Amino acid sequence: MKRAILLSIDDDLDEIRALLRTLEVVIDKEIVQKRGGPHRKTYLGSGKVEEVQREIESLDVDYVIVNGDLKPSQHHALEMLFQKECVDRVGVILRIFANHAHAKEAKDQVALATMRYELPFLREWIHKAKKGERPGFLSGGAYATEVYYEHARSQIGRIERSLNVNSKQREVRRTMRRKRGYFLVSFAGYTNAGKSALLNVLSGSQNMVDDRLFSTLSTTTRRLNKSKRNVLLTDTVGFISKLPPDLVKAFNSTLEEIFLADLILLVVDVSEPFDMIRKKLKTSLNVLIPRQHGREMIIVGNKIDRVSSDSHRELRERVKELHPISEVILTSAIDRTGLAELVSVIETSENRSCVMVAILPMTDSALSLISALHDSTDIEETKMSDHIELVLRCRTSEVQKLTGKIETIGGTVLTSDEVVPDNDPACESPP
Ligand SMILES: Nc1nc2c(ncn2[C@@H]2O[C@H](COP(=O)(O)OP(=O)(O)OP(=O)(O)O)[C@@H](O)[C@H]2O)c(=O)[nH]1
Ligand SMILES: [Mg+2]
Repeated sequence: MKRAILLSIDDDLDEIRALLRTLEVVIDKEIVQKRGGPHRKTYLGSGKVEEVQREIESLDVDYVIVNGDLKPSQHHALEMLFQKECVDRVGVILRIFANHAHAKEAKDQVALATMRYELPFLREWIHKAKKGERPGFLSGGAYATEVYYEHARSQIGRIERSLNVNSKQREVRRTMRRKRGYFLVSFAGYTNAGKSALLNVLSGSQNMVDDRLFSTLSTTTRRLNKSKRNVLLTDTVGFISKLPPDLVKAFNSTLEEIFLADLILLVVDVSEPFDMIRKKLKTSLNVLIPRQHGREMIIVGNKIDRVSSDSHRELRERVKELHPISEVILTSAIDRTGLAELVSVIETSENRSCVMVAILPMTDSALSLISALHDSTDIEETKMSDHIELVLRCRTSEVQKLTGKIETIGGTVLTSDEVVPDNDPACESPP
């Protein structure tokens, strides 16, 4: 077990405590210096920094943890002052991700996010080492730091290329699954909301469920049990507030499994105080809405077994007010409350999913219609010759409107039919 002093400029410490618990770091002392924003040079301000120095001398800690984002210059200043490894909130999250990444894609994603995060710090170390103020990264001197920096830069390019291949493979797999008649449903939501627990009870599988944060990093896809429909459920990485942008970017191929599903189940832990429910739902919606492109979303208020049944109705209404366009289902993965209702809502949504095949003339107006369609439908195939052949998936309610648009520019809709699921039960769990 490693030990740490925790520094913060606000008293909202629950989440960082949970993150450190997940990382198996024991907090020996919490020091809070309330301020409107971080001090430019030392994050906390000089008076408080002296107090921290005294604490570090009396306690034998391994790290100084900062509950916020450190700029490279602040990080350098604090490490010089404390002579201890200083880790900010993003650094903590990245270490958890590194510990939980087992599959190659997840390891690559974490390595990419970590290197992108570290580069500005390395640049600062190189700068200071050249000025003789610091021996260099891991005390290796300026030369070693520069070698590491160049190595990191070349690794970033290599990993980005490999992740692009993963993204394309995932796209092909999604298209294949849809062509075979599968309706794709993804779980999204704050870390620890119960996404994996729900996937397990709905599919009869045994994926890792844990009270730690970010237990799931890789994607798992399983078939929905107890349904005649061909529905695939995909569980993947959870969200957290102030999600590091490097992490979001690095996990793009995995997150696309959420954004590009036919239906998104946004899971929220409703056993927490309502302020927390609101905050976590808002964080999740902020990630989802810009990438969701009108896809249907259902809010799943999970862990309802921990809420007195007298308040279920009121809770449902309050959650609904937070995002009125989505239906709200209350569930418990533990006592299985609400699962039949959830399955029925998934099936209703599957019912609405239509595939259209259209032939368009090769004209400018057809090309601009296709680019507009990218926002509101899933274009599954575009074949260009002297005309354009388009296969797209949309909601039943949109078929008439889309047919009108296609016909206006001289196109024809060949079929507008519901997907007939095939009988192939095959589904896989990508590594
Ligand atoms: N009481 C109760 N606990 C639940 C329920 N669903 C999940 N849990 C518990 O909540 C914790 C987190 O569950 P997970 O399924 O691992 O959560 P997750 O959303 O997959 O979390 P990450 O993978 O970390 O993003 C575990 O301790 C579960 O046992 C529920 O309906 N009721
Ligand atoms: Mg999980």
